[in-house]
Amino acid sequence: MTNREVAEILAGVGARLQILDANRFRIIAFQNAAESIRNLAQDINQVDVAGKLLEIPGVGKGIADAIHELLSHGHYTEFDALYDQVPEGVVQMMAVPDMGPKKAKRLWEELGIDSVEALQAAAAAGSLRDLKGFGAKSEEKILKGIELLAKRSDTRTSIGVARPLAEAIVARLQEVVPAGTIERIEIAGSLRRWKETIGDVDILCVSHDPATVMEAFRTLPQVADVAGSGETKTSVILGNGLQVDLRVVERKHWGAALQYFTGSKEHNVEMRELALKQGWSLNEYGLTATGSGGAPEGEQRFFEEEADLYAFLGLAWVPPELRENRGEIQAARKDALPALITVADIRGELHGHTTWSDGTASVQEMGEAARTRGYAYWNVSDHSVGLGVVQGVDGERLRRQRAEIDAYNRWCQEQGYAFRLLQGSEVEILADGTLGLPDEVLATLDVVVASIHSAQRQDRETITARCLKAVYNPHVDILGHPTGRLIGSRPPTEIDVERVLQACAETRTAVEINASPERLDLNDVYARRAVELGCQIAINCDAHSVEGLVVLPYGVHMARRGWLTAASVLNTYPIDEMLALLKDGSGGAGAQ
Ligand code: DGT
Ligand code: CA
Ligand code: CA
Ligand code: ZN
Repeated sequence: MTNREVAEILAGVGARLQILDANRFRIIAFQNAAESIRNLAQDINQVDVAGKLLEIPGVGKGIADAIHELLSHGHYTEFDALYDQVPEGVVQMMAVPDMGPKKAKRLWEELGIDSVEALQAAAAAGSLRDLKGFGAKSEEKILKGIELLAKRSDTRTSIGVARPLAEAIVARLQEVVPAGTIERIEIAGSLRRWKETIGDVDILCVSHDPATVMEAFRTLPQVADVAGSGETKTSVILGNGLQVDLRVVERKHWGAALQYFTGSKEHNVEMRELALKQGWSLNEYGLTATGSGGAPEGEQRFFEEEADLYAFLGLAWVPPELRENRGEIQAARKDALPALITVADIRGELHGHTTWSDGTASVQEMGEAARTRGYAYWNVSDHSVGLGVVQGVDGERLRRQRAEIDAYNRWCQEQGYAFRLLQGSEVEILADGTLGLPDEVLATLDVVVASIHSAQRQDRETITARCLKAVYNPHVDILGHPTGRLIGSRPPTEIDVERVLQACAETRTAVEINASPERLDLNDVYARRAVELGCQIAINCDAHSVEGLVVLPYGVHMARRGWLTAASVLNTYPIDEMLALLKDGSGGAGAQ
């Protein structure tokens, strides 16, 4: 069983417990365990064999035993019973907007509705209104919800698509309403946390004239459909199917509202527990005393700033990227949150392409693009030969390219620019683990990136061994996009990431966070694990054009989600220090 399969089963158990109205903490335990295993860097089977299931965050004794049974026998009796008791169709009904577990349960128990299709048919036939608490209005709502669900289907939107859209909407809104109408506005939700995919966009604002803001929002050119609009909340659907929610809140509620709607849900659940322990109930408006703490019951506290809310609860402000309930609240309580890397910390890049392979810009053009962005260095790393349709570099072409790079660097020096192009290659790790360029050629290069672009379906043993062979090559400085995934279109290879990361740490081979929003590879969880194991990280755009350099923030924010500081990232160092940190500590023959 894969991590994903185990996570799905646990999530299914959690959902069924929800419908059966089980103990809240038990439900949360399954949801947390599922999320944690979905994001686990190690293979769950190996963790089980090592007897370390209990070390997985969110996995307690009961769930650990259940997972062990599950992995040993392929099923677990207690789960089987739950799955038999509650049909999958009823679980899916909960995904219909506005349909919580309670409604789903009643429709199932009282009307025998056990799938989204059956629900749709019953609502269309007007047979829900017989049920107490349901009317023609709720039937309409349910039908609309099912329609929305189908439109949205399962597909989450890549952050690379959602972020520019959301930023454009925020900018446009501010433009079209009279100056001063919008006092504050911020993107919240998963987008503020820089999650790699986005379910819907949540925007929050403060305004003394909500009606004008809502009207402007509904009539934005990007809007294809208005899903619902009220005084404080409007939901619209963009042309590409992405839903955007805009909420207007009062200024005094801003801090609590921004905190609440940034999420994650898991982080918020922890926050609420923490507040409760201190005698406060927390919601999107603020804190209300429960009477069990020092303050009299019913007393309210509001926070204009998010940081004030965190401070009131005894916590340092938690950067949104960390709000996934992965230990950030405990760290915030001890004031031990990491000083996360920022975009401004990046001094250069170590992986990108030019017209010498499949890039669209010349060496000089890429050099100028990198230099004028404020970089101090950029590594020309064109594909090696042998990659199918892509024209690649070999020893001879690299010699000619070196002359071009040297000429450009001389020109920079004459101009007094503190910028230098380095010469490398993105050398292919061939199917048998040998490299697309011979060692003598690699030895002449400054920074060598090794990546896999072919035979990606190899089994776990083969592809791991293949990768390890490259990592143990003394000339390979960086392992490029290590898992090969393309978000939403290609799953990661079966590579044993844990073993590869261990080898990278041992050999001082840096591992890449490829910043391209289609890749974001390593992801947050693996990046954090890599640093834990002692690996150095390189964050690269893998640009194939001048415009390709704009994706850097996606990589940096993924690094932040992985708790990374600048110190772990090679390309935050000045060039000489960066070169000294490379595997052979010299940056190769050409770098002097
Ligand atoms: P998404 O849209 O699936 O990419 O993920 P989010 O995190 O943006 O989730 P969304 O849009 O459903 O809700 C936005 C935030 O609102 C979420 O991160 C936390 C908060 N929130 C939503 N529903 C609940 C809830 O049932 N309980 C709590 N505590 N917070 C919630
Ligand atoms: Ca959202
Ligand atoms: Ca939302
Ligand atoms: Zn590349």
